[in-house]
Amino acid sequence: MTNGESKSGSKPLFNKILIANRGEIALRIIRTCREMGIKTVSVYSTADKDSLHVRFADESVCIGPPPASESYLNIPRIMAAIEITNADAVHPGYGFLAENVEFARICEKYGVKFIGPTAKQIAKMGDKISAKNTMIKAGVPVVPGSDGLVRNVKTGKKIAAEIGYPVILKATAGGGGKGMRIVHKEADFEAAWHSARQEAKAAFGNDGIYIEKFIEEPRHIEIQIIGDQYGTVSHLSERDCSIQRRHQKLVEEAPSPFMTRSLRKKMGAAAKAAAASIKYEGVGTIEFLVDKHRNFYFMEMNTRIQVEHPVTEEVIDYDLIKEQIKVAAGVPISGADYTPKMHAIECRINAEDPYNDFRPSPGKITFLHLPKGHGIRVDTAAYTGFTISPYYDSMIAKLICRARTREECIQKLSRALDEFYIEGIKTTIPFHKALMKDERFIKGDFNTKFLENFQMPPKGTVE
Ligand code: MV4
Repeated sequence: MTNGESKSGSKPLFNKILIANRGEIALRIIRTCREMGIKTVSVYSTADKDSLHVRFADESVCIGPPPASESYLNIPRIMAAIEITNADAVHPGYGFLAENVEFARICEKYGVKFIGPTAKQIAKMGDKISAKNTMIKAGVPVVPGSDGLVRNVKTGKKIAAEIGYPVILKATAGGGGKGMRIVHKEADFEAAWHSARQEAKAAFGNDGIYIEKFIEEPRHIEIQIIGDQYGTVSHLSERDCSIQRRHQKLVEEAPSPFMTRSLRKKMGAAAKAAAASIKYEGVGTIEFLVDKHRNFYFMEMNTRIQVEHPVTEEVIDYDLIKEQIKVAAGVPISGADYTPKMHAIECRINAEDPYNDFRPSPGKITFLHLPKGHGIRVDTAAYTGFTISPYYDSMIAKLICRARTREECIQKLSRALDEFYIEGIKTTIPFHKALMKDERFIKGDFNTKFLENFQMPPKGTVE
């Protein structure tokens, strides 16, 4: 009755969900909706008319030309598509409108269920100072720093001296590294202050800055949580996302090779307390910085389903999209927590040239062969003949491997990468092949600086 299936004869949790997204995540959502007996509507730009999310949905609506601002980010057009198809809920996926306060608010106003948290919760976590204050109130460890916004250079220098250098300047409207500056000594403070403010102003129209102690060589470890509409929260264990380049994740895994039972217990409890303190509803992620002594500090909260969610699905055997839809429909959860039973690693296969500073490589896929076999999952909307558009992000596929141990998982990934063929464009497959052979990666000895020192082996040796 509560699992949302119609085959059992019970009413589906929603009649029809409109998916305000494209690519692999739109397909991923359509699959679960079908299993739950929920009808689906795709929206698409003219660039995506031949996309699989259009073919596999029950209905589809063209919402405009290729630029996202005129299609996938265009709220009036998406609201019109919801209205003409009579959808009762909207799933935003990730990116685009997934953390757009205005969109969530409009959905609330018009009685369309936004599958995610409330507009108020998105706003609270979207402003980084407000998020940090919420965490302090909930008893979650945060990085020592300024008490909110810093007014001017003079007070900034005073605070930095108190905290002790190095410090990091962050934009309250930021996230993902924009408007961020690391400052090593007072002589560099003023220049960093002005450039951070300017960058924040240009990117977000908000130049509010706060200061934190800079944590050196941290790991990025995040806890997946889910909250229902009655204040119950579960944590679904962690993902290690330390393998990043310019704030773009390339590899994610669960469990973290750095995790211990006691650290998971502490971080899980902190993440639950954080979500419970705002009666968070929906799936979400609490990102932490973890230093070499296993001190952990709240960094940001993501109020959406994330790209790397399959890693968690594989290690705890749990359909995150299904549970997300259930809580959105008002189904309660038990509040039980989860411990990884398996190991999983995800490689993001992007249309980028790893031999050329990861330069974008859009274009037509002239031949595609996906790896298969035991423990292999590929989430993709690509097919032979599909064109990777320069208008959207460059991710072609996510290769997720699952095995009993990390070592077996890496072996399986290496094998899967060897039978993954994408012709016509450059991809990050050679990078992942090289990474799976890297001694430090194999040992689990890495942090967020790992890729700064990573060198591709000579051409012809891995691909
Ligand atoms: C930090 C930090 C060190 N110390 N904060 C990066 C993006 C934004 N989410 C926050 N980030 C960081 N905040 C303090 N106090 C280092 C980073 C950081 C980082 C964090 C996670 C993953 C990759 C990163 C790459 C560079 C900097």
